[in-house]
Amino acid sequence: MDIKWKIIHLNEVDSTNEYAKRIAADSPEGTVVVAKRQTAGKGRKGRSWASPEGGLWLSVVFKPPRLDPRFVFVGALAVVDTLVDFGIASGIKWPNDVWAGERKIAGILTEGKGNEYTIMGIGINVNNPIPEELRESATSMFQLLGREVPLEKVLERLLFHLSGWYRVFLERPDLLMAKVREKTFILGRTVRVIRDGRELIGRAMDVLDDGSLLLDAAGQLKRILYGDVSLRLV
Ligand code: BTX
Repeated sequence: MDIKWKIIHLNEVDSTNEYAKRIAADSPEGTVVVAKRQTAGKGRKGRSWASPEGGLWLSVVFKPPRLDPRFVFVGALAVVDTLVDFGIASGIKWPNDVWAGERKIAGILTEGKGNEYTIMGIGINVNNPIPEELRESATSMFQLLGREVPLEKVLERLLFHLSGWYRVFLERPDLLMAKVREKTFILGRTVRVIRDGRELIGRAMDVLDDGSLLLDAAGQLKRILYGDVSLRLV
């Protein structure tokens, strides 16, 4: 089962996720919205995502058979594999970012509507400038490689890996989670989790089969569900 991609190229849009949501009901699975720049690119919980020209900003319409919080990992693993294709080692900062060299290089934002569709938004810093205020925390393929990378090549590799990991998600979610565990670089490290406005500090122990994070907070094991948390490295 290979996905048939249908790519819509835009020069400018508010957010590719918002655009994809507007067309999702009438679009087949595999519809991809790519924009050169976003004027209101977004992250989770109302945060904004800097999306100047030169980066890869896209959203994919998926119609998975069920809502599943592990779906975000399909995107994260596809980004990790895409970066490998360009010689960049990276890891997943649970639950939805990809970091290279201790800095954020990509983010994934999944949004669903019941069982109707799930939009997977992916932003990768490729050749775009990094805004001043993110210089300490963000990086790009350009910064790491010291040269520009053709955006269409990154897109091509990303769609290839998305199809592969989507199939694994559908058929062997256990293998998906094994790979997520292998690529989650925060395991063993101390992290700070903000949940419902409350702070929890602990050591990240494991990513469980359901996608949640197991945290050892002063000897008490806590299961952290993706969705309602922010996580910082300490
Ligand atoms: P997040 O909520 O985990 O991360 C958002 C945070 O990341 C921001 O608060 C800021 O600190 C930082 N940030 C903002 N822009 C960048 C950037 N370009 N590079 C690195 N760090 C940044 C992560 O959310 C999910 C982001 C998904 C973005 C894609 S782009 C295509 C699609 N359309 C859309 O509106 N969002 C998704």
